[in-house]
Amino acid sequence: MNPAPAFVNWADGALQAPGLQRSEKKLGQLTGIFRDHQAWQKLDPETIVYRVWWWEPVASGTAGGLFWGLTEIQPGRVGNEYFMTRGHWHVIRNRAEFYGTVAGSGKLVLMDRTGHTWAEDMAPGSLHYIAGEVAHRIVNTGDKPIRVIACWPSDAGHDYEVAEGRGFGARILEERGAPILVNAQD
Ligand code: PAN
Ligand code: ZN
Repeated sequence: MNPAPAFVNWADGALQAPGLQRSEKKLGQLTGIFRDHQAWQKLDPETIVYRVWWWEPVASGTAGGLFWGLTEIQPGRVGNEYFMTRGHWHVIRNRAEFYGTVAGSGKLVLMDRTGHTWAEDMAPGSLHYIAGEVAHRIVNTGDKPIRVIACWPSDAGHDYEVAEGRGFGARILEERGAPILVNAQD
C-alpha cells in the first residue's frame, strides 16, 4: 500500500505529514558533546539547540523504505564552538543519506571509519550525499537558524556512540569571526 503524499514548503523546508514525528534537543541534554565543558555548564540548560521533524511513511526498520526529515539548528555557541547536532553513524553502517540545505549556513562534518574527518560547506541549495560508513553532524556557523532536509533509509538506525564516545576527529570552532576545522586533539 502506497502512503498518501505529504507536503513540503520548499521555501523553508517545513513539513506536513500524517503522524509527523518531532524531537528537540536542549543544551542540558547535550552532555559531553561540546569541547568547553565549563562554558557549557554556564549556559541555560533549557536553551533549545535543535529540532527535528520527520515523516516515517513506513515502519522504522523496514528494509528498502525511506524516511524524510527537517532539522533546524539555532545559531549560538558554547565557548567558541558553534551549536550543532550530536552526530551519528547509521546502525546498519552501509546506509547512505541525502542532506539538502534550505536556509542558513553551516558545515557538514563527516568522518570515515578510520577517524579521518573533513567538512563540506552548507548553504541554500547545497545537496550532500553522505555515503555509507560515514558519520555525520551539522554545525550552524551562521547567525540565523540553519534548516536542512534529509532523506535516509528506514532501516538505517542511529548510533550515537560517535557523539558520546571518542567523538569526531575534528570540530568546527570560531576563530576571529570565522569557522575553522580544528583537529580534536589540538
Ligand atoms: C538526521 C539527523 C538529525 C539530528 O535526520 O538525525 O539531523 O541529528 P542527530 O540525529 O545527530 O541528533 C539524520 O541524519 N538521520 O539519519
Ligand atoms: Zn543520518
